[in-house]
Amino acid sequence: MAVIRNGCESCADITCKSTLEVLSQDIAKNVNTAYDRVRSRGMSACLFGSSGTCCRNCNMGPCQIIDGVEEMIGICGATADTVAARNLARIIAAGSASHTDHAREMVKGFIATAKGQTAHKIQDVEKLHKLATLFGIEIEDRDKNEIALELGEKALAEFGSQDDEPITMLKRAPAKRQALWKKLGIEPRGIDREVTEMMHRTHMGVDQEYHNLMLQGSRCALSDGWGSSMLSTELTDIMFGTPVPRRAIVDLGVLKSDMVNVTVHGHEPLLAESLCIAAQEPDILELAKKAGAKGINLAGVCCTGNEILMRRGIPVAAGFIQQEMALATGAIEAMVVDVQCVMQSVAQVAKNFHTDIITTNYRAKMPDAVHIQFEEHDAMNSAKAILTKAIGNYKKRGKFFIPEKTKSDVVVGFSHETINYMLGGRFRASYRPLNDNIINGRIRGVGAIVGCDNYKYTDESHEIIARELIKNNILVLATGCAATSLGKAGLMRPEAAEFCGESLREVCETVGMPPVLHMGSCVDNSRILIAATEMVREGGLGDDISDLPAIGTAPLYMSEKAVAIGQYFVASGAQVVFQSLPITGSKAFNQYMTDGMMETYGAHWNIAEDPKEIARIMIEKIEQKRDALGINKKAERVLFDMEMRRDLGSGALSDVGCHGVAGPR
Ligand code: NFS
Ligand code: SF4
Repeated sequence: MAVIRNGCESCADITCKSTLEVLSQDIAKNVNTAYDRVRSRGMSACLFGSSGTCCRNCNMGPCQIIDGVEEMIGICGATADTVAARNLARIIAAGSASHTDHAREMVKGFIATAKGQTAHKIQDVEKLHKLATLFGIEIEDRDKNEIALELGEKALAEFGSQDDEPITMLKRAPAKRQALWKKLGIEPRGIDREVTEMMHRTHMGVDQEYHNLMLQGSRCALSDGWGSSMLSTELTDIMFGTPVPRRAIVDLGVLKSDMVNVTVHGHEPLLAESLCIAAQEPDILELAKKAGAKGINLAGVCCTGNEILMRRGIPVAAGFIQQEMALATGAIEAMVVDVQCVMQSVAQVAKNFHTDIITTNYRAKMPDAVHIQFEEHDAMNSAKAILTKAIGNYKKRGKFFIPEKTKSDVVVGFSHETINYMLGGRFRASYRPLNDNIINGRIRGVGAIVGCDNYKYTDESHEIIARELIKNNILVLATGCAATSLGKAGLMRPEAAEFCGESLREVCETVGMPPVLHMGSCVDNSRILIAATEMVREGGLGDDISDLPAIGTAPLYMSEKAVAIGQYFVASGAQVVFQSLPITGSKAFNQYMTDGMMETYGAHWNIAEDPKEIARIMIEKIEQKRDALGINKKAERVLFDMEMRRDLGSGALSDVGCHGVAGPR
């Protein structure tokens, strides 16, 4: 096979089978991809930009700072530490703003649904009641829509709140963590306010002390993780149903030769859900048949893909890195996009084919795309207009190539509630069995692999890390494009248990679960916060998230959102490892981020380029936590197990055993 784009010096070699197959076809010859652009730019990334020491915050600059060189501080006197910290803080603000604006749309859609103004219904009443109770809303003898309306309005008010009270969801965190945030003065107040304050404090001549800047960096990130992202995840679950495990398929092979292929790309599930409903309407199906197609094949790209994959089992065609490749198949009638992570190049790639790029959100337009505004109050008609446009293209489809063999089975849908049931059994849903298995060492700990793909590094990074972790008996949780890539690698099938170390394999086989659990889109990283909190609450693994043998990585981070996620993990007490972070140009700030934060939060950032090294760090940190918890010493373990037996009372462990996870021996 001619590997035309391989061997590029500035970007990593392509190893993805479906990408290689598509790009080697004649029809893809004229397609210019990000891999080509990385190669043809012929210049390496700016040193100041990539190390965080280029400041453009005022018009006396831009200033390029060299740490330690007196003549090379900013015109205003800003040092490398200040500039790098301000830049990173602005990345966090942008990432948080993106999650927040997305979440706001979801909350507004939720309110419209409660009012009966959308095609959706309140589905998960149990979760509705839980959340409503948290928000202090009366639930007894009240209609679900009435409760939902009050919840939606209270949630919406949290975005613009001007008083100094912490956001409501913060109450879900472990008590010790809440006390720490209070002590540090970083409990997020209004969600929008934290982004605004961050932008203000990074304006020229305001906050010029990097520790202080990062306190607001944490507060802003926490307003995302425990605020907007968590609200978005929970309200979306209430509206569209909390995910439960289901089988599905991923990769470009999910496109169908005899159907109208419509890919939904972006982040907001409101539109995608409406398209799912509209694609089954008789008039739309009739129209598709008239055009000679067997029906409509919806497939996801990026996080919209993950949302409908989790809740409906709709296949995912591609993650971020493959959005151009999906179009290069020539088999897509329309790529419907909303917000975030949509490359401007897709409209240019589409020009080689009959494909329309349809933008649907007033916030996000691009040259050479068709715009059909998605109106949430008239969702069905908007969705039908979009599908009608796609169907109209079917007859114009020319030569196409679908890499049919490259698709993988996956089992997805692991909300934090499902993990309860999966390991705890239907009658005894709890995190006890997970905690017990961590305490007895069958599962050494939990590793979260999250975030984007990136042309700079090998696209095998996620897989390499995951394989190392599961081989070392570490259970993997995945979200975002990392999850798509791990699904493609075949690690989300229960059969992947064969790649695990002996004890994790035993657990996976007994329960029938894959060793890599798909927890959803990037906003669903908030599920990981809740899962971690549940583990703390269940007992035996310390009394804060920072005690847990758990660690996260977003190895191929591309988006600013990933940095916001990284910071809310760290501020919540979970260590993270990234492949790079633009802070290396300042010694003291770099040191603070990658070490000093330990003292403040009990966690810090780690940077390692090589995926195997990332895995090694993750394993090492998990083992350190195990040591600190005292669950690594053989002799003590037996004693502890005996005690645990007594604590749990008779029958408790056999109950665990009968749900598939053997108790300690
Ligand atoms: Ni997350 Fe999802 Fe993907 Fe990265 Fe973009 S789609 S929100 S940002 S690239 S994982
Ligand atoms: Fe230069 Fe200071 Fe202006 Fe930044 S804020 S561009 S460092 S003068």
